Amino acid sequence: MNVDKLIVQLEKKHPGEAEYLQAVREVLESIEEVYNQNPQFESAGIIERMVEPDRILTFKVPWSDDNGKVQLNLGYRIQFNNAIGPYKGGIRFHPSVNLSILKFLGFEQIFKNSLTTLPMGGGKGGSDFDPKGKSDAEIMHFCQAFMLELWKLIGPETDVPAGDIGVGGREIGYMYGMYKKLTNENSGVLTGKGLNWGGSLVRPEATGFGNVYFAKEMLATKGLSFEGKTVAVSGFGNVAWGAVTKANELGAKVVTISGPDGYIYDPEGISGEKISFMLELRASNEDIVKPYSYQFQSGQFYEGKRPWEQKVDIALPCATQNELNKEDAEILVKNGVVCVSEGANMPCTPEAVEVFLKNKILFGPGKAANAGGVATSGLEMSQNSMKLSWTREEVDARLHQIMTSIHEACVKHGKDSTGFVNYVKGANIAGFLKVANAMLDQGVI
Ligand code: NDP
Ligand code: 2IT
Repeated sequence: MNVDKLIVQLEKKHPGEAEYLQAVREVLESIEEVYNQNPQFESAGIIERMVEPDRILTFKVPWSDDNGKVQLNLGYRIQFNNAIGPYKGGIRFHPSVNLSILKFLGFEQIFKNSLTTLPMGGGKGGSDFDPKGKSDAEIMHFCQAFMLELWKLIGPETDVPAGDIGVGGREIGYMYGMYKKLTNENSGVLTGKGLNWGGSLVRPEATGFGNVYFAKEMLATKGLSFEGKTVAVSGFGNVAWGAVTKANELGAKVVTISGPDGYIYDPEGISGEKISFMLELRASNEDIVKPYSYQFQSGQFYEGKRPWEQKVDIALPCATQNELNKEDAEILVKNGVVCVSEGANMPCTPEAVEVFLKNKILFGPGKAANAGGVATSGLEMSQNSMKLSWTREEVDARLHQIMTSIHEACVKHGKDSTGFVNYVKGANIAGFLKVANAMLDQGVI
């Protein structure tokens, strides 16, 4: 394999798909050496087959708004790779959604799901629908219209979608209801379901919890812990909320959260009633964090800025892709950051990652550090198959154990001769090998 040559070919085939090409390049660079040591991969065309999705489904989603006006959005499902299990991955509703973004997310998902140790392939879907400012009825109508197309493509043993940006418990509920009506089946076809109808305890907070568990393992390699550390978190969605909660629980002080309007810096720490206030704000469909600064005197609002300019020990980017660039990384390093763990998918640009690695910062890439969400989705699938529910303690213990084993896999494949662990390399190699070997076993299909 020659990385540059492969990327040039892909750029020609898929012009303008910047996020997809960014994600592919990172994986190829990490695995190049291992790949070229194993000629059976080359002769079976493993990488050429792995970088192209099995199939991409695009459909239109017409729906009626509250005024009776018909609106039109685009819907997608990308079934990327099912070598180790049914396609599995979230659905994103955001106006920025396009093929490049969903292909990058689906591609990352293959390796992430492989790392979880559970039998799940990679997929992703979504729509350019913007949930902001929509009424509950409009959200329901859109979700139902989206499922009217999607149901033909998915199934509990075929493809199991879940949430992502803009898709939480409410949207999963509306989509699940429509799937059930169309198929007359109560199956585990979606994860992130409500607790009363097949959902798993801990799934809502699992991504954020898992990210903190992963960071805890990284810190432990240096004899460090969360106790007494200051933490910067970005976003305040599903993932950020879980991360803030668990970091507090482990004795850290979380000093930032952010939204599209800017960020909040609260030197007294964001916990307790402050978290409840933010959850209420989000539930009321507000997409901003500024009101925090009116409610709590210690909270300062920085309009249009990102939290990385604050001095912290640990940074947990939990909002969206490419939200932390080279300059941000340099400021964090200058301010003495010791650990950066990605709760979001690909939040750090390649240049930012380079800064962290060059400075030997503990850096956990998303496909390892945020795998707790999909891992707990896998545990939800297991419970659905067995038709029983595990306790909160049982699910949390399994999640914890999975994050520890992902950390071990990264160390195994990412440690160099000086003892430094490149978790990017480790995660990519460990995730890749399992899928590649499964593809070899199953022949050219
Ligand atoms: P949510 O929709 O719950 O939250 C997204 C958060 O990011 C919100 O706080 C949102 O603010 C904020 N945000 C969105 N775009 C921007 C932006 N351009 N600048 C600043 N903030 C922004 O999504 P999730 O928490 O589920 O997802 C967050 C990230 O984590 C994504 O990268 C997702 O792919 C990833 N992820 C999610 C998993 C899951 O289980 N949900 C699992 C693994 C990874 P606001 O809502 O105020 O606009
Ligand atoms: O990016 C992700 O891993 C998710 N959005 C969760 C996917 C899942 O199937 O739970």
